[in-house]
Amino acid sequence: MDRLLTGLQPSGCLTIGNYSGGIKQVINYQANYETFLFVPDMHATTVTQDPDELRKNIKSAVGLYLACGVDVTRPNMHLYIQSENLYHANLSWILECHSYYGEMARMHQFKEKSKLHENFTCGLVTYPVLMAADILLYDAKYVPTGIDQKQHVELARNLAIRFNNRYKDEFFVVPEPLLPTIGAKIRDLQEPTKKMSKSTTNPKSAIFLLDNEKDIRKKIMSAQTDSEARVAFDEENKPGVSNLLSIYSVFSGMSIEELVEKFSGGGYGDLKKALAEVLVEKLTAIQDNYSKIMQSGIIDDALDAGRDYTNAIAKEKYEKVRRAVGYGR
Ligand code: AQP
Repeated sequence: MDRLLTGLQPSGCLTIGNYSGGIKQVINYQANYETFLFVPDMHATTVTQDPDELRKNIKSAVGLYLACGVDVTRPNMHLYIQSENLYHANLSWILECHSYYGEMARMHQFKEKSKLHENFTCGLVTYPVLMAADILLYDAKYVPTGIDQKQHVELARNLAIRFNNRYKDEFFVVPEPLLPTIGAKIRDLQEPTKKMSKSTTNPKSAIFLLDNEKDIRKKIMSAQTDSEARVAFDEENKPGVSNLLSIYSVFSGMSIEELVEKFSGGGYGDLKKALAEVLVEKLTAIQDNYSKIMQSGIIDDALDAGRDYTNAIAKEKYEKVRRAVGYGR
């Protein structure tokens, strides 16, 4: 079985964007790949986190993966926490010494996030290298992702090729990003030119997987659209409405064409009401599962098994790489 790997940083409650670019893809692919699904808690600390809140978000993220349908009873599913495996940071250091400041400073996400902080951390600059280490440690061939992280997977590809060439062996598998056809960039509900983010400062701009029914309806009904009142999919000229159609498609399984036909006779109000209904139904079901999962012992059992399994694989890879660069005796 080829390997597939992804992680969602616990920097807040996961959003429907994270579901679309990350979790939903894992669920769709989990029967066909050996899947490495982890919680990148070390990525979350590139910006300041409250430690208690972070620990709560880690467990909550795992609860949500499972509640959405990630199946940890499959022997080919490995669920783990990044910081419980020291090889991620160790390999990251080696890869940092094979990366260039210029390529880090060109990363779109770094450029955007660094603008938000007067005094941003070195971790914010180098975290794509840690992400490369996350991927390369396990020889993952595929990395499900939204558009925003595609550039980081490309960096992982470049680093794998660079390292293999420099040390003249196939140390790393060169990974490929896997983007969903619809929903690779779920947009901010209030500023639809931007992507939806869990760390937004405006809670109206994102729908969180744990939002209650009232908030879901309110946020969808107040989503920014345009003055044309014509339901059509045109991401450049009608980003707000196109976003609502994408979200609808992701959560209903209907195609964009079917949705445009269904709503073309009405205004945006009908589309919004129907979309709110779909989201309430789907997210309520996820939340019911979530409550049961959070009270069970399943999370710790799965994380213990995943930690042990992935540490063994990572150790072997790291030792090989460490020897190649000449570290130690
Ligand atoms: N809006 C989005 N649409 C589609 N996919 C998205 N992803 C994130 N936002 C969207 C995908 O979700 C996965 C996990 O991402 P992450 O949590 O590790 O980091 P992120 O991309 O930085 O996500 P956020 O929500 O924007 O987090 P913050 O606010 O902390 O930076 C990835 O596959 C990502 O592409």
